Amino acid sequence: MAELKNDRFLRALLKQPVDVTPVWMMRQAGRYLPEYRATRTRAGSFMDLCKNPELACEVTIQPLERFPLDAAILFSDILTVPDAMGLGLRFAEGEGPIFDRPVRSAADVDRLFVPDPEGELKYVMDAVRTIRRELNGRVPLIGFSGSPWTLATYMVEGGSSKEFAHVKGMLYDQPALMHKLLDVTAQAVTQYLNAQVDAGAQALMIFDTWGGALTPRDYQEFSLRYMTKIVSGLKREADGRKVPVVLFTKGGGQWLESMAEAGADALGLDWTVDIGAARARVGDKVALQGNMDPCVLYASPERIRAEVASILAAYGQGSGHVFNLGHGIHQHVNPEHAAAFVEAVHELSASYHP
Ligand code: 1CP
Repeated sequence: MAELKNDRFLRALLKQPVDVTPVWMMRQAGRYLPEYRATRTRAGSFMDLCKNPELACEVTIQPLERFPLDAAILFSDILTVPDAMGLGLRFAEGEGPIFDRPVRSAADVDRLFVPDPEGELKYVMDAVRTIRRELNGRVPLIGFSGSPWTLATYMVEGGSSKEFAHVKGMLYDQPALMHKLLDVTAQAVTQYLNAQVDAGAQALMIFDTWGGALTPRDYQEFSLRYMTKIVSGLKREADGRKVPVVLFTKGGGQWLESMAEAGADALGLDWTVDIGAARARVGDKVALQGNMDPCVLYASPERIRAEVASILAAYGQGSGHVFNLGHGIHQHVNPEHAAAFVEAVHELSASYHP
């Protein structure tokens, strides 16, 4: 494997010294880029794009051709795992994800199985191998998965949800069944992430997009517990280097202390917490990734630069910070504003790494 030419992302996650603060953007490959929309049209549909390793590789690299980002993230989706568990995923145009066979009963949970990452999910591993080869050591490649709780919201609801009526109904009325569902999903996620490491992923991120919808007690029992179990089962070294793990719970700012105990190397932060206060709370336990409000990218390049400056100042001196947005980049953002964001992070952060 080619030597890494830019490893500041991996170094920052391990709190090792860096020259400038590394930066990438959640959903950096996506609809705000005209070249992404063109490739997606060529692929036919979003899932066809995910299932074509050459095209998935192409869109993974597109944002790196525009911006000097410090990491690439596998182009795929968190919902590939429940799809491979037999639920039948499709993306209806303009409606988001739909599962043909949602999980509503004990019999539905019993039917779930742990998919073979090199079987049903081989297209993801092929994409990882293709991207890694194509990157040729330019920047590290991030592999990812959804958290069991976040995947369960889609599996039980049958798609996106605002109220979580069915999944919370199951959690409150049939907690043992919910645990059974989360347990098999956690096994699936562990094997899936380890297979991504074997295929070439150099860091891992777990997206717990809906953990913040839980009560504090239920967050511990139904989300964090399973992420902790996954982290303890992950391969943490490849090619003689550590494979850092990032946990991101959207809306999880109130639980950073317990998240820092989960065994991950870093926590992702949304924009509702002050990153300096977060750093004081987690101490030396973990690095932090985040946390500019993605809507700042709708503002002028001057305003974007000022916001970057204030987040860098809040974090303060030294390594342990990976700059990112607090959630995915929005589809109507002007790519030139994303360019101003990345440039501001690199330029303004040098003085924090003397
Ligand atoms: O029409 C399109 O082109 C599809 C839009 C899209 C894209 C670009 C979807 C559908 N998924 C993705 C890619 C994707 N999804 C990545 C790629 C890598 C990157 O560049 O960052 C990643 C990491 C994800 C992860 C993902 N998918 C999450 C977790 C992160 C987050 O944003 O909170 C979630 C919740 C999903 C589900 C999903 N995928 C797509 C949709 C429309 C949805 C539903 C979102 C919802 O319920 O609100």
